[in-house]
Amino acid sequence: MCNLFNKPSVYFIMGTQNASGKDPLKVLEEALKGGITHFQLREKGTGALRGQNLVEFAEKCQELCTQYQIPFLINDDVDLALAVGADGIHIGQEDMDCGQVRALIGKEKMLGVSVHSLEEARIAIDAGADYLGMGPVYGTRSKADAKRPAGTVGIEEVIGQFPHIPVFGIGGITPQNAPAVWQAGASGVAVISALSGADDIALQIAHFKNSYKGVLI
Ligand code: 3NM
Repeated sequence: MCNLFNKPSVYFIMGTQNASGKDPLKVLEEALKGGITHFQLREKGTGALRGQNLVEFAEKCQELCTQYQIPFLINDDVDLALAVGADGIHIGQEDMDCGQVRALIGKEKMLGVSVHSLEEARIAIDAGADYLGMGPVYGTRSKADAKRPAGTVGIEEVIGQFPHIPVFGIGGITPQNAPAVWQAGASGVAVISALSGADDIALQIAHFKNSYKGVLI
């Protein structure tokens, strides 16, 4: 599983609400063409797709990710992940218990967990998490209930304690402020707005990957 998290990973997260007025499938395809390493469908908030509309949209995302051979993960919704045969699921602390999710999805699917402390990291790893998300590193407008920006100290601590688990920084990350996230030892950056809102998504992905160069780990 670890080779799925080569540095520098650029993990794109998007729901239809994040497409900045563009066709979300076009945004996803641009990102896939541009070289994202992971994609997570995170359909949240007012106007979010539901029911059969959501299933159909998720299937289209899954098809695109399969075409570009990029793992397709779903935020929080185990039933949807199982229904569309997603490659994995990502959960937060307020979602289902991670051990329970692992039991439901089996060993093959990827499980990502958002954590905010060493203790939460330990619990997630014990329950079978394949990677962790830590944030918000910087201020974000993409998550209504985001905690206060925590910087990169927590990422460094978790990697210091659990060097084998891939950790993604999330929250307000741009190519300009990403070097601190790489410096902290993160395997990747998880990004909504700096990619979905970019005029040239492929160029922005290249900037993210270049931001890793020259960072001594
Ligand atoms: N989770 P942007 S911050 C989905 O702190 C999400 O766990 C966060 O979006 C956390 O790249 C966040 O636009 C939003 O800031 C990230």
